[in-house]
Amino acid sequence: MSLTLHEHPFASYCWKALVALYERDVPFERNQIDDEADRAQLAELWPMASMPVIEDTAAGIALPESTIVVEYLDRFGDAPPLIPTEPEAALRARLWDRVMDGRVQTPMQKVVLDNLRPEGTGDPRGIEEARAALDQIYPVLDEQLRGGGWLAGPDFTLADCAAAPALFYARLVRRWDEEGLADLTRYYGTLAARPSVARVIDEARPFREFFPLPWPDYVD
Ligand SMILES: N[C@@H](CCC(=O)N[C@@H](CS)C(=O)NCC(=O)O)C(=O)O
Repeated sequence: MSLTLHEHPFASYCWKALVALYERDVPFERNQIDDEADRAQLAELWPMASMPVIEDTAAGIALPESTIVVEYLDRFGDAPPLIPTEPEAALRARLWDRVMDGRVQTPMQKVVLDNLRPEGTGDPRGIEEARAALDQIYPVLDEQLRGGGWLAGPDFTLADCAAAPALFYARLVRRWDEEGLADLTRYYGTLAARPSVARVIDEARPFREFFPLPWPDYVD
């Protein structure tokens, strides 16, 4: 086996790569990053030591950044590409991937990471701004999803790989108005039930104690 994913099952950006691996049914090994020693080893592959990193020993490369990992995985397996071959569709997939990372994951991470800071070093104003940023993007997503389909069009793409962890974790820190934003709610339900995504959610279940805020009853 030549592919190894350096990851942690609870880490949101790792979900993006895992969803892509399951979608494409690509065999791979996992190297779970648990502690500082693992991080130091990861830094030998990628100096920033962020996860995920995909290592392809046959090709002699290691790639960081979840979006790039997903793009690389399109070379493996027989499933339809996660970055569509049609240029306009590819642009849409990349656009909504960027929106998910920048406008959903980033504020969501701000709230989560702030709650891991030592007592007295929190940033309440930053948290408030992050929650406001989520409130601003949710209706935009609802509008984008009007009429059905996946996030970037009729096919499941990179954008949906990004949306799975972004929306799962964002919903924990700032629930959207599930009745008012019915298209977002419909999309999220379909996404969370997709086998690749449901599997990733299940694999992360044993690690929920790492979450620094109370786990809400409305999230299974
Ligand atoms: N832009 C990066 C973000 C990756 C990221 O933030 N990963 C988190 C885990 S979800 C991490 O490794 N954080 C620790 C760090 O960056 O040192 C990507 O898309 O891969």
